[in-house]
Amino acid sequence: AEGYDFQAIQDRWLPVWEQLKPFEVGQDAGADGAAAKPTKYVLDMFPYPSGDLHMGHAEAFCFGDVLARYWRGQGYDVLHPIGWDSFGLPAENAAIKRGVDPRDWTYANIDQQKASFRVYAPSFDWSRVLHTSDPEYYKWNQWIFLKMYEKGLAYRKASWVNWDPIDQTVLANEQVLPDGTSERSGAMVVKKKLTQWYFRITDYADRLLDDLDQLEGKWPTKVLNMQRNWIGRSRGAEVEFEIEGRSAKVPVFTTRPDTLHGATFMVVAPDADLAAELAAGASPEVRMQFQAYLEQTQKQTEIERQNADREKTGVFLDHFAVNPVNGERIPVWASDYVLADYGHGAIMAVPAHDQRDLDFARTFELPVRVVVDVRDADGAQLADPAESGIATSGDGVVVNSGELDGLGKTEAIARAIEILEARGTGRATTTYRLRDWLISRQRYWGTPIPILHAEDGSMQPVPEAALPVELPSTEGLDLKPKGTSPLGGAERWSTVIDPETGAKLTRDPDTMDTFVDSSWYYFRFLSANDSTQAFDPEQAKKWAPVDQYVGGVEHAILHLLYSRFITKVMHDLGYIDFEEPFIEMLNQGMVLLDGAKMSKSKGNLVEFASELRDHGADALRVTLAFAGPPEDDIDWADVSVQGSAKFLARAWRVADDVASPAGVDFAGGDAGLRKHTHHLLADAPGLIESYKFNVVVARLMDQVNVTRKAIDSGAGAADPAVRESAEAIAVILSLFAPYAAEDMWAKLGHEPTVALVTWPTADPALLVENEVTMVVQVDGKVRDRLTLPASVNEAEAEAAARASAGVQRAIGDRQVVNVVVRVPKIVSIAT
Ligand code: ANZ
Repeated sequence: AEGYDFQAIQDRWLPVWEQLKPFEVGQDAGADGAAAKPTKYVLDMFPYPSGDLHMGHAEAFCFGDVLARYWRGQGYDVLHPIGWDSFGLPAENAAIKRGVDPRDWTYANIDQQKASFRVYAPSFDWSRVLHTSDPEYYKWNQWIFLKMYEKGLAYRKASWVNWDPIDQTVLANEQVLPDGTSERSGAMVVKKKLTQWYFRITDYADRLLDDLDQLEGKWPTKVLNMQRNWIGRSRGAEVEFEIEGRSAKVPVFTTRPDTLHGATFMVVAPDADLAAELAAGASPEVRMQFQAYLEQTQKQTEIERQNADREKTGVFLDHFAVNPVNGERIPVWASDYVLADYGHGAIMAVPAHDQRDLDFARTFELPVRVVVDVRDADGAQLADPAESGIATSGDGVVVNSGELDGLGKTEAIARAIEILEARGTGRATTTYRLRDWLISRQRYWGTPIPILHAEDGSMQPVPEAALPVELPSTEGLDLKPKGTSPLGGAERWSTVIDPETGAKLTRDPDTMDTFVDSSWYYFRFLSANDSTQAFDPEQAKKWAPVDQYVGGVEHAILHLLYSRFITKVMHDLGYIDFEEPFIEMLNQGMVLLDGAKMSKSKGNLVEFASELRDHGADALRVTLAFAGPPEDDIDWADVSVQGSAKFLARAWRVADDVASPAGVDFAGGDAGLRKHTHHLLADAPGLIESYKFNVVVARLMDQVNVTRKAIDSGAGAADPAVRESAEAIAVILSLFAPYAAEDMWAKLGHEPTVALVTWPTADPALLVENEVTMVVQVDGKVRDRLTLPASVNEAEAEAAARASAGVQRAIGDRQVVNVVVRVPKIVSIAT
């Protein structure tokens, strides 16, 4: 026979598969007779078409495909679709740079990625391909927007927003990195006050937080915690302070209403409306100081403002507030450590028990009053914060606080809230870090927002029947970032005459954040070709939610939080009966080179296309799967694609050598090899389901070696056990190396495709160990180890022990006085 040739094998099977289309699942809703199989929905995060696929894609799609193929082998109908997240700024920026239409750039890249996928051969259902930049797709973004608008979940408001000065567009909070830069352009994000569209995700904060508990053990703990922190639920109280000379009271949020008597001043965020209002009523000097301070504040990122080590700065606003529990007059300051959009943008400062407030009080010589007696582990009172500079934030007994005196923290908080509620000056409340999702963007390459503006400033939704609102062509449009949407310049597109009133309307010029597109694409796959609805609820019943999601941890917050939100909205709209979109999640590690992230700019890019050309799809996939646990990073410098290719050749030769006919009864085969095969069959499912793909590959390597030995000795290639092993190898190997496995399957005399073969189950009889090792001791010393049938009884065990030459030698001519037999482990002889 000829040798293993990956290229010939790829060329042989790709056309066969493309004809068979084995991974297309029907559009029926499960009503196809009695034998409906159980279903699994296995999904990889869909790619963004910026150039060809890279090694990161190769890895993620390898893992997703292992799982999709595995579930088919377990007898499931598996939905494993593919699409493209094809709107967005990179396309637009590249198009501007090259002077081409973003469409041309985007769809050319999609074609290139499709061509690579074709060879790489993940088991996709190619009949359901979607591109989010197709009007057939984004029509349904607009539909979702309208549904949300109807429910009050999409709204417009003026507020301070994150502005990317390079891309000249607003960003969602989730798109600003911890260092204050844009996750897209890398620019330092600044604040601008603009009127923008939002999705009211904060209405879902509690559900988004509480439902994370259902995902415990199924999603990586790290991701769950990142989501929890991002939502940031904080329970406490809202306390209303009167401000002298102002009719409306000012609410503050505090987690420590037990410390109300220790509030010695109030601090307002400089960029909160209240600060400007109070400054406006102050002296010209204060007004100037405040203006300068506000400008300085606006240059700081939120992260910088929250840095505890920074020197405290601020401006006295020339106003006093009244503490509602003791009537005390306290000064009102503006300082940047208070954030405008958290809680109420103003705080009651309790310097004795809050470090930030203490630092501020010491800088501006404001009073510090201890109201909680906090002690150390030995019962000694902690030093006075005013002297030590260290706020005592721990638990203790309340003092200097009238009727709260003597209570512990928890009781004091509860009592303080009761008092506030009774007086109508406060109440228990919960605050979240989560902000509403800012979804409008001032750029071209996205979904137009389906809203019409009338000349009087009123708005009306585009009627559902008029969807999609298609993007105008780029002809005559200036796409260059300029701070307002290029769509505003498409006059013919913008202007709409109301057919009923004849009034002139203008289209909303903004486009949607592309995270809207990806927040529901897993529903669209259910009905990708249905032009009458976003998705068919019956299909959702059959397939959804996604059983297994695979993708990078960089989406831990953004995409996953938005998807969870939109799923809950779909649930509340009555389209689905579940509330979490992704049941299990695998976050693959990164593919590195020499310990560093690969990138074009670093010049250390391993090109997926050239690896694929040089080694073939199978060797790449096996290498990625074998490199280590899938959650860990892979260093491409440490792996051996050649080693994988050698293993594939060895496996393939086993099938090539098999000399018994297909269908032969395995029962007569070599028992040792059969056991080995059945242990593999028994263990592989648990290993795959716990993502131990590397262990399964190692077990396959071992199985190939053992089978080779059997071929080269004993009954040889004609032993039915060799065929049994070769078939098991082909079936399991098809998860990792679909081409080689298909070729093996054909060599073994079977029809394509191995990908749809249900796994043989392990025979329990071949899993039990039917031989045991029994130890024989003479006067406490081990004198022999005997191999006996597991079913051995006491008498047989004793007889075997006495018959052992080693044992007889040890006994010599002494008299045996006692024999203790514990089958099947030990026989103990005393002389
Ligand atoms: C008085 C107090 C006394 C506070 C004390 C803490 C300790 P978390 O847990 O993060 O929710 N705060 C409220 N709004 C703020 C804003 N817009 N900017 C900055 N800080 C703000 O924090 C809640 C606490 O952070 C609140 O409780 C408030 O300070 C402060 F011994 O009120 B506290």
